[in-house]
Amino acid sequence: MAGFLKRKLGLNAAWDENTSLNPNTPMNASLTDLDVYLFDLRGYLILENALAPEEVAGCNAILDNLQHLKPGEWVGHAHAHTYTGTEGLNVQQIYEAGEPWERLIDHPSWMAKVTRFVGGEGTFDTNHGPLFIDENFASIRGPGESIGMHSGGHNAPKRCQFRYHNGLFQCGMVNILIAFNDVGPGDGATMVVPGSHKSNFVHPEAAKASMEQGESRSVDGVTGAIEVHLKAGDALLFVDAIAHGSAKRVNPGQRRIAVYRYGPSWGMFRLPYRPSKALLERLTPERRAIVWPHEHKLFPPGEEPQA
Ligand SMILES: O=C(O)CCC(=O)C(=O)O
Ligand SMILES: [Fe+2]
Repeated sequence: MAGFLKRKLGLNAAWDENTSLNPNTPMNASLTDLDVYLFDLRGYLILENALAPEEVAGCNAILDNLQHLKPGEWVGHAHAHTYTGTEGLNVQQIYEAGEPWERLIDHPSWMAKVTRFVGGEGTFDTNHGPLFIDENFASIRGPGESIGMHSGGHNAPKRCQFRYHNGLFQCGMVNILIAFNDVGPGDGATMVVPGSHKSNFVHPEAAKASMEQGESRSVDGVTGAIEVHLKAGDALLFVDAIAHGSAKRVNPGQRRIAVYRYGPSWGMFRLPYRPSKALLERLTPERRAIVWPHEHKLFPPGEEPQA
C-alpha cells in the first residue's frame, strides 16, 4: 500500500504492505509468474474458487429478490438497466445491494492481480488511491439472450487499453466477471478472442457478431473465439481491450454473473450512477477509497458541492 493512501486514510503500519488491501488475504491472492505470462499473452486469467460457496450463496440470495426487476426500476440504490435490450437484466450499482456485494469491492482473491495489472503505483495514476471501480453490475440472462462482440486491440480507447511499459502493466480497465452459477456449454458463456487485446486489425467477422442496439447478436461461431466456462464462485479477469462478448444462452434457466470494472484512481463513473451516502458511510476506508477516490473536493466559497 502506498504511503500516501495510508496517510489519506489515517491508517497505521499494521495495514500490511504485502497483502493487497485486505489483511485476510488467502493464498490464491498472490500474483504468480504464470499469471503475468498468461495475462500478457492471452489478455485474461481464470481465477478458480475466487469466492467461497457461502459468498456465492449470499450474493444469490440477494439476486433472488432482484431478478424480477424491469429496466428503469430501482430497488434501494441499485437500478435495473439494459445496454441493448437483448442481453438480459443488468442490476447496476450492485455494490449497494448488501454486504455480500460490498466485500467484492476489494476481494482478496483478485486485489493483488488487479492492482498490478492496472498498475501506476507511485505515479499520477494512483494520486487519489490504488484503484477506482467505474461500473459494477450483476447480470441475469435467460434463454435467447446474449451480448455481441465488442472491444479488441485495434481500437482500444485509453480507458480500455492494454499497456505494458517500462516493466509495468498500465491497463486502463481490468474487469472481474464472477459466476454465481455454473456456466457451461449452452449457458451463454462469456466468449473471448485470446490475444486480441494486442490485435492491430478488426476481426473480419465482426460485422455479423458485433453488439448492436435492439439486435440479438452473439460471439457464437466467430473464428478464434472461445467460451470461458466457469463454476459458481470462479472469476474471469480480463483486460477490457480483449475482443469479447458472449454465446447465446440456449439452455433453460438463468446465467448469473457480476462484473466489477477497475481502473486508475482518476477515472470517472461510466454511467450517471453515483454511490449513495449510506454506502459511503458504511464502507471500510479501503473500500470507500476504491468506490469514490475523488470524493474529497474543494469548491470556491459559497458554491454547492456537485458530483
Ligand atoms: O456478458 C458477458 O458474458 C460479457 C460481459 C462483458 O462484455 C463485460 O463484462 O465487459
Ligand atoms: Fe464488455
